[in-house]
Amino acid sequence: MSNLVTREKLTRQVELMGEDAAQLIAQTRHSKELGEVRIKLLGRSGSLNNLLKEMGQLAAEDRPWYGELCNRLREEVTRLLAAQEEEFTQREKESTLLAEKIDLTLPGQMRARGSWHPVSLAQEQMESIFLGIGFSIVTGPEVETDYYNFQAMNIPKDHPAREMQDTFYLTDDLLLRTHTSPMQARTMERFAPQIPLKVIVPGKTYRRDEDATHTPMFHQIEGLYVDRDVSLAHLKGVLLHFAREMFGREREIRLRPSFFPFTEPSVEVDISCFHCGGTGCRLCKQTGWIEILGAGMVHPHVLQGSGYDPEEVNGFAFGLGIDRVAMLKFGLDDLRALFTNDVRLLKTFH
Ligand code: 2NL
Repeated sequence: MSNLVTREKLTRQVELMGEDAAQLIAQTRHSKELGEVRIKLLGRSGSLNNLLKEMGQLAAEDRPWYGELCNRLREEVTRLLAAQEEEFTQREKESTLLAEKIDLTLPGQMRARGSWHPVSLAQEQMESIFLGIGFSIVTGPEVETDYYNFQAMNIPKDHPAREMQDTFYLTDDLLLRTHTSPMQARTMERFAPQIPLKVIVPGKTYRRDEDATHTPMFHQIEGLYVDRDVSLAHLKGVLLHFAREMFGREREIRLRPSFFPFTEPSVEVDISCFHCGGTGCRLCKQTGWIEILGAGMVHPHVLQGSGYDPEEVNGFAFGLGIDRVAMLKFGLDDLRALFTNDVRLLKTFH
């Protein structure tokens, strides 16, 4: 027969230990302290084991009852320990997050953003217009020989045209090219007698010149078309297309007779003023027209010298200053502004 008094006393002891454990656990401040408390409660010589030692004194029929009572206490204490551990983990996470907090509303580090130079913008636009009608782009050396710069272009030694194209000489024979034509001569030499040949050559060119509309270094783009039965009408069609793509759908062009040693006949090409539409304004100096390029039918000497038979094929060529186009398009009145490397100029083209 079990002893009711004994059971009551044991129940009371187990309850007390439970209360004691709950208090100890609640008072811990961190995980390490909790570890110590765990040993105190559930360790080999901890409170629970002390309670279990009573087992030896109990009557056989009280032992399972007491065993179950102690097991429930172990479960309860284990649950409280786990809950407290979870609390510490949570708290630690929060403090880590707090310590690593980033203020996303702070302004970032601003990076300076580059922009295209107006000359590059104009060049790019011209290239894409001519690419669009079947021309290829070729580029070549800025240091040239007298032969390619002058002789191949029908400008022999002592020709008066050399005076207008005075340049910078590295030796008697090596110079900074005065136009992009030498690269066209090189291209013809390489491809002759193949037709059709349709190329544009953009790039830097040099002349001994300097004022508001001339800089010692400037940019040119030249076009060349060699084929059978090319006419001035083809030239006009291509240039009208170019003028309209570059300066607006309503543009007209006008051809006036001119002279270049490398073309015959030669023409100056004007476009109707894109500012006033042709009625006359400051930009076109009241003429309604803006001179934009030179052109002509390739001189037979030039074809012959570069390996084409002028009896079989002919062609047209044209040249224009990229800087001048950039000036016109972007409303600059001093060409030198393009080359003084003042970044404020670039900022206006963002
Ligand atoms: C101008 C005029 C021009 C050419 C360039 C050329 C090229 C070859 C043969 C014949 Cl390979 N001509 N180029 C022709 C006429 C005019 O440039 O005022 N440029 C700024």
